[in-house]
Amino acid sequence: MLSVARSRGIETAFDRADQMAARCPFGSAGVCCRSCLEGPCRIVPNGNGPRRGVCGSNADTLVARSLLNTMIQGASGHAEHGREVAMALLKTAEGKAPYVIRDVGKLMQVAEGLNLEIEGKSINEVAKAVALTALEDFQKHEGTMNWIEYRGHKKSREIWDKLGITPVNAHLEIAKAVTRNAMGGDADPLNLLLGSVTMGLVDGYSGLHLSSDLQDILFGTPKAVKFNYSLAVLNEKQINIAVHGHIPLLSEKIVEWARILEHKALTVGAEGINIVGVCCTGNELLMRQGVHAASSFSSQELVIVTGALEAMVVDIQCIMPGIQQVAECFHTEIITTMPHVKIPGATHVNFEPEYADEAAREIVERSIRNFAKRDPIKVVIPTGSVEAYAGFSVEQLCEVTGKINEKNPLQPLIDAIKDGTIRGVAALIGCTNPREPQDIGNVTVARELLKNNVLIVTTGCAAHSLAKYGLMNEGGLEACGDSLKSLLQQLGQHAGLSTLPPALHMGSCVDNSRPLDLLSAIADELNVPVSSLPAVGSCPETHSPKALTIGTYFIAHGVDVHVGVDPQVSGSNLVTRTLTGSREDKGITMDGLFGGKLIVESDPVKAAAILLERIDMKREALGI
Ligand code: MSK
Repeated sequence: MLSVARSRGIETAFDRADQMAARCPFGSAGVCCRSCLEGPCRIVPNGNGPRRGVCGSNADTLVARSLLNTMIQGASGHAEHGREVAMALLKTAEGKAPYVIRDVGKLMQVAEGLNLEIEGKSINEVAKAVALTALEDFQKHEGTMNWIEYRGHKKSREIWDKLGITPVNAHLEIAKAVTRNAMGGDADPLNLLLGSVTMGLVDGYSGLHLSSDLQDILFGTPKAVKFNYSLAVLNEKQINIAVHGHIPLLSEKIVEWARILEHKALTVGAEGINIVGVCCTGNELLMRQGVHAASSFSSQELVIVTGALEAMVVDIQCIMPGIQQVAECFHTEIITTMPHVKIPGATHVNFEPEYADEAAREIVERSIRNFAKRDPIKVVIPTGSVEAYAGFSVEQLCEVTGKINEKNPLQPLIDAIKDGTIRGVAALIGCTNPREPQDIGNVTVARELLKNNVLIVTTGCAAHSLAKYGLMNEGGLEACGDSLKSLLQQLGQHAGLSTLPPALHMGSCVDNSRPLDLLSAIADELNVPVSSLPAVGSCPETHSPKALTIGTYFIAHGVDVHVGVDPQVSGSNLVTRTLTGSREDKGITMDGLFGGKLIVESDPVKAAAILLERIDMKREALGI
């Protein structure tokens, strides 16, 4: 599709990445500062030129501040996602929004986990109490965030409390982080790095855990489901609508309205309405509805280049403004839906939970009308999509393993880890990045780990890569080491499948709560901290600040995290050493404080080797 785009003179992110070939060495090292009007200051930590900014900040301070800025961006995005879902749940419970609570069991489980009274209460009363407790995590001024009390692992909590970095409320912590990062604020690089860890926790608990829990309540906890992946999921004979972004509140309704209005599609000569997913809104819908996925982040513009897309509906995060320029070459209508995420030239259909039906209906009707404007000569849809299985929430996994051990569903996994059938667990997460050859890093790290019997769970755009390259169906078993392969086959039979797929798709970016829930439950069973487990995270094709914040949340629990793209901290030896150093190193390191560290390695084969070393080190320390 990239060649098709180029042959038609359509520019995409891949072309723009090439044009950016020479990158600013100051920005790359994290040593440029635009925090005040004394600057901008660019400093040269190890060469000729100024070694401090006008205010006296040195490279360590500038790099730590620049990293904290990135973390603020990541945490804010996910916190806002969590808040929006909490508001939707509240309005649903009050009868003001047209949603139903699809998973009452999960609602009761979350309410109990939050120590809320459920006896004698109606479903809506419990839902309202849960929503208000969630919203407190954006309001309270004392204590600890409710979702950390509920979901945070006790042994990790002890470390955070001791360091004084446990968040009180998401908005308060984000405001504090912005303040400490402003000119004349915090200049201590180590203190700033601890501020980054707080942002990781804000992201993890007000964003990831809170969103996953509330979305499961509203839309159902994911169960094993089959879907297809690749641009070939677009259908030439149907009205194609792509849903893109992260928050499934409107896209769930679009799926519903596409079914209701299917008959109208026939009146314009189409054979039906085909919803396809992009990025994490795509992940949300495929996990719960089996909606096919068209593209990850990098190639979002190429979905439009097929010429067969009537509308691309976007909500929040990871939306390239470039989609509008590409859409202008076709009949595709870009539809923004959130008042704080607009694109010049795009149509805006405003989303509010109360009017979700009206907005979804209007979007589907606009798409039906757009079908008549499609130019058949421009339609090029690649062939050959890949079948994949997804929907592996912790609940779904435990349902499968519970068929082996009903009393303790985690035991079969724990036994497999102990006896080496599973050498370790890796969460393959995060993005694709147009600067990188798409999918190669994600797939190579996964394959290297699988052949060494590491169980892979996956989320986000990395999951798209693994699906596309066949690691989420039976065929992918050839990538696994012998012991992992036979375990997956054994478990699959209990799930009514021929095998579990090599990579277990756990969902979207916010569903990075799920791997941590799994690890926390295993750690509890073994009575050890999460940091003792032979578990790692890897984000080979990082692009988004959110990916770095999610990584920081993993590190705060003592899970090593690999990134394959330069995190732009090389301008400070102190910052680099603190993030990437080992517990044996002199000085303060993340590994020493939390038991997990950052691993920066662009070569995916080398990265996998380092991750295996760290897994083995933790196995040895555990005596298994
Ligand atoms: S969409 S944050 S590119 S995973 Fe979640 Fe994909 Fe990364 Fe965006």
